[in-house]
Amino acid sequence: MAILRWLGRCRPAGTWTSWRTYGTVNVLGKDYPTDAMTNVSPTILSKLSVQLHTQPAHPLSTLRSLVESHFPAYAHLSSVSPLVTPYQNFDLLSFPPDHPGRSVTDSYYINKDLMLRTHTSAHEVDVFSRGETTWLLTADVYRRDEIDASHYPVFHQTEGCRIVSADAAGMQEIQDDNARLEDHLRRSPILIEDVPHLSPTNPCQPAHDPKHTELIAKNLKLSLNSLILRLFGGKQAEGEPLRVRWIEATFPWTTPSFEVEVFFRGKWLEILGCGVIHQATLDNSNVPNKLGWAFGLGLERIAMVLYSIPDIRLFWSQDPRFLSQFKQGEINTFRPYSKYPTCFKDVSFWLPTDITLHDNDFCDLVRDVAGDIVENVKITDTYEHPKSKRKSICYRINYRSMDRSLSNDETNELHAQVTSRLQEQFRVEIR
Ligand code: FA5
Ligand code: MG
Repeated sequence: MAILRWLGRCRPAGTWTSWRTYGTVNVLGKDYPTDAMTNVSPTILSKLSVQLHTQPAHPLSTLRSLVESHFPAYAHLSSVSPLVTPYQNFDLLSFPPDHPGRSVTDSYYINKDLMLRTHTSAHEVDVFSRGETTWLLTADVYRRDEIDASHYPVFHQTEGCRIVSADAAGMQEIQDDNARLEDHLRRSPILIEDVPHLSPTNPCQPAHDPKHTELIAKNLKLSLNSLILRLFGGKQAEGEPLRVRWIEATFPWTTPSFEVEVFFRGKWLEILGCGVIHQATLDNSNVPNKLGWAFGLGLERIAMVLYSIPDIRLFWSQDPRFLSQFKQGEINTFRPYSKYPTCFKDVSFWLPTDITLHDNDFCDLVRDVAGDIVENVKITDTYEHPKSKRKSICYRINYRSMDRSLSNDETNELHAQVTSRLQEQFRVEIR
């Protein structure tokens, strides 16, 4: 049944359910029933037990410890199961019913009632409900995403939250902390571009006093700028001074919201999202008379900058030439051991009119066949036949191992497997 189980996963519900018999899928030692939403792949499931953020000496583990040491008084959580309900991941955080993040093309589902968390915010309500007011939670998160040097379907986030009582005493606590942080940051060598705490496009929540929101947003930014200073302070990325900018953002459970980007290898790289927590989220957590902030750091993105790690796949490398370069608690510049040649191959095909193929379906299929040997996948051409209305698509896959030279035969063999899986699962006609 295993084959049947995985065969169906990339097809949109409805096109294949008639012949498919649902089985079970084993996740972390337990069997779960599958259904029309099931789309986890063996490659993804194999990552669940790895827990890079707790592996001693791994850059992600060092980074987690560094972030934790910057917030010493906070509760530090780091072993929370990745299995959550869509209700925890989305509804409790006020995601609208039609939010694209909920779709099977964007998220991994075990079945309709259970999924792999797409972000550490999925635990906010649980942790607040337990009475924690200042806490960090680091974990692996899963998203169906494109394949390139800074996107991987599994990555790690650290959620950080602080709530205080929504009264004069709580506001005094924040004001005192702001004064302390401002004093500390005055000596900062980092140039940080800011945006206003509140603006017409990033407003205060109706339930909040704008003066309180200003204080909380300021505390959030000062706390994160102080963390950024701690992480990057004084370091020059490739001879250039570090450039950091705050921008306005939108998240369903925070308002106002922000993202932070750093300039890395010629591009702005987004490292975190954050904001002032919605009252609805705190009400859902049974802490109605509080207010505060939350942030979510992308650990790989930050580690890439800190360690000069050029490709996100490297974090998963078991190669001693990678792993032996790191010591727990130390940040050092990664020395690339070799850059092996890349080999691109195109696959061009007609898609039947009754089949939908999302880019993420294609990326998952390629990842399942070739694993981390896929460096990136790009769509190079699409065309609709004027009469038959069939769509023709061409994808270019770049194969490159980070550990060794690939032989032509091996690449051809992998590409042939991609092609035949594509024919099998999506009934495509190769052009
Ligand atoms: C979130 O996931 C929010 N939960 C963050 C948040 C927390 C907002 C609390 C407000 C309050 P976002 O989808 O932007 O937001 O992801 C957060 C960070 O994760 C990004 O800034 C980026 O650094 C990292 N990230 C996102 N997608 C990927 C990916 N595919 N590969 C690696 N890192 C990623
Ligand atoms: Mg984002």
